Order: sequence, then C-alpha cells, then structure tokens
Amino acid sequence: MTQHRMVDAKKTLGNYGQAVNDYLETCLADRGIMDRLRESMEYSLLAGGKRLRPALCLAWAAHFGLDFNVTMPFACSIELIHTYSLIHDDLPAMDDDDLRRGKPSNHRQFDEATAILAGDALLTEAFGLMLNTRGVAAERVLQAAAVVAYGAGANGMVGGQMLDMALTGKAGVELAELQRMHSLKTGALITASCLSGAILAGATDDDLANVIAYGKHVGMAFQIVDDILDVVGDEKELGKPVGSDEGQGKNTYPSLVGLDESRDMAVQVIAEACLAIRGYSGTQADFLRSLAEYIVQRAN
Ligand code: GRG
Repeated sequence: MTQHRMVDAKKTLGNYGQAVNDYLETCLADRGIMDRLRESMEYSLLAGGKRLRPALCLAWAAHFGLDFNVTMPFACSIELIHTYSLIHDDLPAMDDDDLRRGKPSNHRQFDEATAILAGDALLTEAFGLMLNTRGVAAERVLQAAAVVAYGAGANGMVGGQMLDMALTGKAGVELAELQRMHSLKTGALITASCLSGAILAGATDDDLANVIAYGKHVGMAFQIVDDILDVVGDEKELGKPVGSDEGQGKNTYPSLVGLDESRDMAVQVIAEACLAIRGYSGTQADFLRSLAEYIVQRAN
C-alpha cells in the first residue's frame, strides 16, 4: 500500500492564506469603486478568515499542474463570494448578528443598505474576476465559472440558506434533512472550490469524480465540526467569539445525534474524503489529505 506523507496542514493553509490575502488586498484597489462601497467590501473581505475555499481551489489546480499565479484570481473570486454570503447571513433579515470574526458585522459597522450592496458587489465582481482568468483555455474558464455559479446559487449555497430558514425552529427534523441542508449551504461552495480548480487545470472526468467526492466529504466534515465547536465553545483557533453562531431553534449535528456520534461521523466522513483521493501522490495531494485530517482534529 502506498504510504502518504502527512504535512503540517495548519501551516500550509496559513501560507496559502497569506498569498490569498496579498491578492485580495489589491484586487479592489484602483478600480474607481466609490469609497464607502469599497471600504464596506474590503472591511469584510480583509477581516481574516481561514481562506479555506481559495486554498482548496489553488491546491487542486496545482495538483493537476496549473501554475499557482494563473489560478490565484479565480481562487480569490470564491472568497469574494464566501464573504458576500457572510455579510448577507449577518443581516437583520437573516441571522441578525452583531459580530463576525470578533468585529462588528458589516451592517453594524456601516449600515444595512451599504452591507446589502457590498455583498451584491462582491458577488458580481467575483464573476468578473473569474471570467478575466488568463493563461487557461476559455472553455475551461467558462466551465469552472459555471461550476462556481451552480455551487453558490439557487441549487447550492443560496438554496441551502433557504432550506436552513425552513428548518429553523421545526421539530422532528431528520438527520437526512440536516445533511441535505448543509450539503447545499456549506458543502456546495466547498465542492465547487475543489472542482473549479481541477477543471481549470484540465483534469480528466475520472479525476473530477474523485475531486467531487473529496469536496463533498470535506464540506460535510467541515460543517459537523463547526457544529461541534459551537457546542464545546472551543473556537480559539478560528478566531471566532465563543458561541457566536448559537441560534435559537437551530438544528445541529450534536442536537440531533449527540456530541460523540457527531465526532464519529466527522472522522468517518474524512476517511471517505481521503479514500476518494488515495490514488494521488505529491505535495498537493499530501496537503489535501492532511487538511482533511486537520479539519476533524479541530473538533477534539
Ligand atoms: C446569505 C446567501 C447566503 C448564504 C449564507 C455561508 C452561509 C450561507 C452562512 C454563514 C453562516 C454559517 C455558519 C454557515 C456555515 C458554514 C460556515 C461554517 C461558514 C463559515 O466558513 P469559514 O469557517 O469562515 O470558512 P471564515 O471566517 O474562516 O472565512
């Protein structure tokens, strides 16, 4: 059996995050965006965050041979989409959160209308960034952008958010319903991050199927762990205030199956993610496996 090398996923993710931050710091500058709108967009875009989604896109693209610098704008565009979703999620009409990543949420720092528009602008600019990708065949760029649109849209993250609202406060929610909601709300954009990177790099259909399986399982484990961390309150590594996502009537993995069973599920799901990519070797594959393991370790 092939022995895979474990790498320090936290450190490597940090390195990816630094490169992503460097790009994000400049991507809205000198574009003639009016000051208050740009400030509101950058306030949330540059407020920290693990940069997991761009890191996944970059790592999968690099695994299949695409130059890091070529992928960077596309990978960062996914972080613009993630940031818009967080801004809108915090709005009074949604979760009505005053804090995000330990700072006032966007609408508290600016105002509600500005926060809505900053989110709208981030989402729209993201597709501009994607479609301006250079050094990759246009057909691949279009296919990758379509994958991200699907993952972020009505059949992906937005649909998941809608389902989440429908399930909140509902009694007798089944595990399968919770899983479906999270596979859309959280999993779809994570899977799209992996898949779009692989598509940009020209991966084969067989490889894409493995990448999808990896992304789906990582997305699911990520959400289970997020739910566990909300319960145990150990958010130190995430820089998130303790209990920040506690919601009234929210159905979570621990509330449905208990803490121990949730931990077991996360371990099992990550094993599936690693199984999907067992045939891959090299620096990026080692990182992607270690990253999957790291996601679960945070829960313990
Ligand atoms: C409003 C359209 C719309 C969608 C909102 C992503 C989302 C859907 C809401 C955010 C709330 C939440 C807790 C979602 C679960 C997914 C999740 C754990 C998001 C946070 O992602 P991280 O941990 O965040 O990658 P950082 O801060 O590291 O960027």
